[in-house]
Amino acid sequence: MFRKVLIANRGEVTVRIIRACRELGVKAVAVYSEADAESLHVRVADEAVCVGPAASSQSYLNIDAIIAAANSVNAEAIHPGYGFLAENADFARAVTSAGLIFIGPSSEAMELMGSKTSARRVAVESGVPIVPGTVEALVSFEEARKTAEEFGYPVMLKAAAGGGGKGMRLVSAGDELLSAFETAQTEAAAAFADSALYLEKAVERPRHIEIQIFADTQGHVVHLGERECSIQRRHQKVIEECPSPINDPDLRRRMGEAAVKIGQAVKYTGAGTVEFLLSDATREFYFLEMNTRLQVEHPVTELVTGIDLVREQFRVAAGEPLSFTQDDVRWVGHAIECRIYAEDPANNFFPSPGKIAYLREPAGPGIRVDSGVANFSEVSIHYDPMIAKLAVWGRTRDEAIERLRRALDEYQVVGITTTLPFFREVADDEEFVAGKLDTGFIARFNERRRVVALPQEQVDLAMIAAAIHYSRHEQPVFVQTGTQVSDGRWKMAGRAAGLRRWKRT
Ligand code: MV4
Repeated sequence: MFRKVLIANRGEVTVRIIRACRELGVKAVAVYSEADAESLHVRVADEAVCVGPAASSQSYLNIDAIIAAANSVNAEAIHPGYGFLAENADFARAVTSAGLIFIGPSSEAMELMGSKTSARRVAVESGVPIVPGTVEALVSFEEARKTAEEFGYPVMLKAAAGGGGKGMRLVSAGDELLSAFETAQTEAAAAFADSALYLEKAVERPRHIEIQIFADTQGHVVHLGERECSIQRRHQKVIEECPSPINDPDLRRRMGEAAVKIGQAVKYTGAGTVEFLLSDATREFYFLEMNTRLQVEHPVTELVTGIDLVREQFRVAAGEPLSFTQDDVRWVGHAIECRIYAEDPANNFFPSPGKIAYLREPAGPGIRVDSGVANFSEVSIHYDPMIAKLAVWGRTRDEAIERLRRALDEYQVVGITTTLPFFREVADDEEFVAGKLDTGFIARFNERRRVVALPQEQVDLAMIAAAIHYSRHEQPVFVQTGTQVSDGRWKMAGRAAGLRRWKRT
């Protein structure tokens, strides 16, 4: 096993990975931006290195600074967490070239799955069903028109370099295709510096179900079952469950085998997630894309299988075999996760940065909180506003929901606005309790609550105005940047005290 690992991330996922380090006896090194000098992930790490100013592009996304940080502390490996550089093949290559181990798949596997058209070709070659559509990028609008007519409307235009719904357009009829094609191209170019699009037939009211896979360097590829991720807002998952409320062992086995085939085809190693759309009506599933990282929602799989995914990631990266076989995997009970955001659900999920004046996190039977904040933490506008994840486990889905309601009632966050009240309403919602989940859930839920969502452009504009206001009034933070830790003695002492406190609880 490694002696020392650097975590190239921030927030709750970094705290989660540090916990695995502690159990494995691995020293954990955090990186931080100037805005994060006081953050929880820095306080709980064994060492911390500043990698640049607040802007992610200059800190958490700065490949050279992160590799220099790893070298400066003699780390042997880098865990990328999720987001930031986690699915950046250039980063994985740079880590390996620097003589360090990247805790994740090979850059080749990452590239094959990073291009959504190449991922679709891999699925076809593996005999895994894909959503009907093109497996090469569209070369012209004329080709888009022909293919759309061939497959039949409604269709989806998606960015070949995209994923997760960015640059995605639903096109209901031929007269909408041209404007959708042009805006999707522009969005894709802006987001991914690649305007290439492909086309899929739109699946109506699908469920979004993903399979967790794991592979080691000895050639074992296994699956850990599914997660139901149909509850999404603007293509961001909001609530995830394991198993899916469908809870169909035969469907799980078939989807699991399909996901394993994809993993085998790209010689995958480590933790990966294969996403599928499932048509409720026909029980047919279609490969959507593969995420080559640890996912935000991994705790629900951990709660139900009892397998520590981060520990297994470390084992595989260190060249050890998986600690379990496919036959060892058992699914016990039901887990549900809510992503807690510093956003105002009563005002179009507008960001709510600020200082946490008081925090009480739930605990007790069947409760797990993966948090990136503590009392008096500053939630800044610079990063993703997810502050924590609440995951609950029960023997049945109903028991999990009862615990979810209890945990949500215990959860207190004072000083910033969070999405907790939204989840309290969802946990009492009839459709949610019945497990009738599909992509239209949030829209129907808002309808029932008679919440009128503002047009997104209006929310975006208000967000820009607020960001400008906030940045003008923010106190500048002075922290010396560089590679090695250069904090004052009292800050180091404070960090040690924080760590002692954290270790005790
Ligand atoms: C789709 C789809 C229908 N048909 N693809 C892909 C990324 C994900 N964030 C949304 N995606 C979708 N892809 C085809 N061919 C519908 C969605 C979709 C969706 C999927 C799961 C959960 C919520 C969703 C909300 C809108 C659209």
